[in-house]
Amino acid sequence: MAVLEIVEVPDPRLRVVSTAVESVDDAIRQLVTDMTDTMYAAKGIGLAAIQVGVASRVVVIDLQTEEDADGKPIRAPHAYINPEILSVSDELSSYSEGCLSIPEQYADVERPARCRVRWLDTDGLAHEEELDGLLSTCMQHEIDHCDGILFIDHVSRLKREMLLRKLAKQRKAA
Ligand code: GNR
Ligand code: NI
Repeated sequence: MAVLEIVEVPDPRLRVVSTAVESVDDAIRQLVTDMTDTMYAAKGIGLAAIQVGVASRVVVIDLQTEEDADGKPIRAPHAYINPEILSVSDELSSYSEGCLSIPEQYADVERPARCRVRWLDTDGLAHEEELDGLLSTCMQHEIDHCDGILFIDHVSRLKREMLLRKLAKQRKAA
């Protein structure tokens, strides 16, 4: 189990555009495993490779909405390699987003409600699916990371500056 360090704002690596994975090999599968361990340790529902300092287009997501009889979330990690948005719905939806790279800050972000996405799995096989709900939101948030975009880029400058000021204050207090 390898829990990696998560890169936080204002680290310039979060602004890097990640490179497509050329071949899905054991090194990529190890990265997926480490990213999944890191996501669970940080209690996130998604993670992009650049958040652990690796500029490759690799995403892991587990919404963890299912619970077992004891109320413990049932883990169902999913890996998305070279995820690509093929089309989006005209309909928008708003969700209070957070980001492990901007700890404990939340803001409503409006995005297309649905998106059609293509990706490779850890065997290098291609998949294509129409996503909706939180999975659609999370996937768009993670693909943004692969392009050096953060959720705070989708809110007003005033809201963004408030969020970053609050984060700075909380870091100082800690
Ligand atoms: O844990 C996370 N929660 C979340 C909530 C709403 C929209 C997107 C997310 S992703 C985030 C983890 C993260 O920072 N992924 O990049
Ligand atoms: Ni994020």
